[in-house]
Amino acid sequence: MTNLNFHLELYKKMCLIRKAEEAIIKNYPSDEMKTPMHMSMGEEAIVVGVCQSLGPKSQTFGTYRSHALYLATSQDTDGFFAEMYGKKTGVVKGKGGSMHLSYPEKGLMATSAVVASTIPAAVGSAYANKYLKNGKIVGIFFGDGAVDEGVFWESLNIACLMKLPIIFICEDNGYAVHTETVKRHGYKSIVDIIKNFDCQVFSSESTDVEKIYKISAKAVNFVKKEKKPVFLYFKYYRYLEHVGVNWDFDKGYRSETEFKKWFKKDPLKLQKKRLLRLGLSKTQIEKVESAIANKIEECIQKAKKTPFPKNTEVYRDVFYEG
Ligand SMILES: Cc1ncc(C[n+]2csc(CCOP(=O)(O)OP(=O)(O)O)c2C)c(N)n1
Repeated sequence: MTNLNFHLELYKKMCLIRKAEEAIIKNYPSDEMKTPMHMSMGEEAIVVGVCQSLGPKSQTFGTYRSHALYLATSQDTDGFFAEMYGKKTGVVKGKGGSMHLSYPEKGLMATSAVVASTIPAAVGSAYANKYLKNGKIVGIFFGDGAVDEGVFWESLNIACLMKLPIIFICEDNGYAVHTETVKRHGYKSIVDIIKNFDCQVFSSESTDVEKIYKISAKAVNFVKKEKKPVFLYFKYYRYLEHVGVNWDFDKGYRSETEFKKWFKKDPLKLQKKRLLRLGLSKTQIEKVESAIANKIEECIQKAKKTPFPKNTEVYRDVFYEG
């Protein structure tokens, strides 16, 4: 892949996520998508940068805020929108909704509504991969709120002790629902504490997808060479309310000024500037953007026309049948 194609590919991946969520914002008020929405807006560079360095043979796990992770790993807008509309062609057959997206064939193993619950599952997968000697690396994405759960520390401990091929990716947006990190943590820095574990720590406040990609590529190399876990810590700003598709600066727990500061370095804006600097024209970029938007619109129309799963399907694939 030439360099320009690489820069463009990262932009296209982020644009797919952003445009998909813009379409959700537009269509959600008609109440046909019954699932609660935890939007990824603002987070795109972390997920796209990390997934790019992990590559297609890795395994990923995420949280209820996983639109970005699903689209970055699969690029599958058809299965995504059918799932949002609860339809039988949805990626988890219309039974998971926005909070339980998964696509094991593409490496996205599980996401869950229960905070921190996929962390021990990811560690279990990393153990299986080490045992099977299949060379796969696990990337587990979680928020700063997950660090408040005991299971996070138990999982990190055992992963370090057993030297598992896993990358912990903490995406810190400064809030768990409406509570600031400083009001929840009896310590100053997550990173300083994790540095005492037998793993490598990298951290950044950048919203530049390429910087994140480079840090993450270092992490992947470290796991491969040193056979030890890595903890990646990234800051970002959640643009929309905790759950839902609206702005929430009127709620009083955070300010629009804070948002504006982050929006100046919006990940898509930064990558678009880079593409222009590298010689792509505004029209060329707009063509890419409208092709993505058109594809999304087609998927939405298709999803709306597709039938719901039958009632007899309710318990299928929900419980393990042996
Ligand atoms: C075990 C558990 N406790 C509490 C909740 C309620 N809850 C949902 S989201 C959330 C905040 C999590 O914040 P963070 O991990 O920072 O992720 P973010 O929503 O910011 O992406 C909480 C407490 C839950 N879903 N699961």
